[in-house]
Amino acid sequence: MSNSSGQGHADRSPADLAAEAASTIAELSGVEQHDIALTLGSGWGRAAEQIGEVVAQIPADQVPGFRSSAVVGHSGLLTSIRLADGRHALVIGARTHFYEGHGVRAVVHGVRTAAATGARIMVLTNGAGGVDPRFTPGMPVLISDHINLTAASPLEGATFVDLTDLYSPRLRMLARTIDPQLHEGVYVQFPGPHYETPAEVRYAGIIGGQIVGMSTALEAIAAREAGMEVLGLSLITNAAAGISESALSHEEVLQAGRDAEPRLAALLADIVPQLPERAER
Ligand code: 8IG
Repeated sequence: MSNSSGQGHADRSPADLAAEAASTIAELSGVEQHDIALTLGSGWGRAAEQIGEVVAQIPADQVPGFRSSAVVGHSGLLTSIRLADGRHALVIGARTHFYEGHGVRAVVHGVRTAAATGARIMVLTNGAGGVDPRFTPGMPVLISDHINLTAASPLEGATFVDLTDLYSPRLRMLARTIDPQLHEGVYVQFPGPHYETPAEVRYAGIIGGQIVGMSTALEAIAAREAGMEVLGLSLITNAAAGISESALSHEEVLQAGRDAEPRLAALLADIVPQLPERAER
């Protein structure tokens, strides 16, 4: 890796690169400012079209600092959507995972770009394993808090950001008024890309986790640093290792995601238009 971002942007600060990406998005979409941003993980991809009218779809590799996604099932598009009330949502379908090895700057570039486009609310979604046995494949779960086991941070230098209420209580409440069935859980981000051992899943549970995954926590921290309000949602695609009898397969994970897509799309289409105008922090 030639620099800490791993992307050949050694001469630019993360903020400058995000600002550059945001102006490219404004140029290519014709939308000057976005209000809400969403990162759609495994299973959540179909939601974009249902949130509103698609104004522009931009291949991620045309936007500074983005790379087309390495994972099958991730689209690699930035989609600008116009809501019925005239607000604009930016859907980031190009997530860089920590395990890809491009550094934390690359992992959180999408979030920083979203903030630079003007978005005050960041909706982070993912596919994840269920540690809590009540959380079964196909179930969406609200993230109430996280435990970051990556031993990394997107913050550089003496940047002491408060993470109390990182996953906005009022946005969680809003989601639960829309779907009163929604459970909440603490998300544990492991570095991956291997799934956990059963012992690691037991550990995640003992330290207070209910969901395990390989994304989101680092992005949520960067979103908070950028002054955004965060809503986190996991789709449980599999019981975490050792919680059920069977072994994990990526194919099973993708299939659970495909099966749940219509329900998740409907959930997001209901939530997004009701998100508040301004971030509350
Ligand atoms: I989808 O069981 C998905 N992502 N760490 N563990 C971790 N990440 C995941 C899992 C899982 N399922």
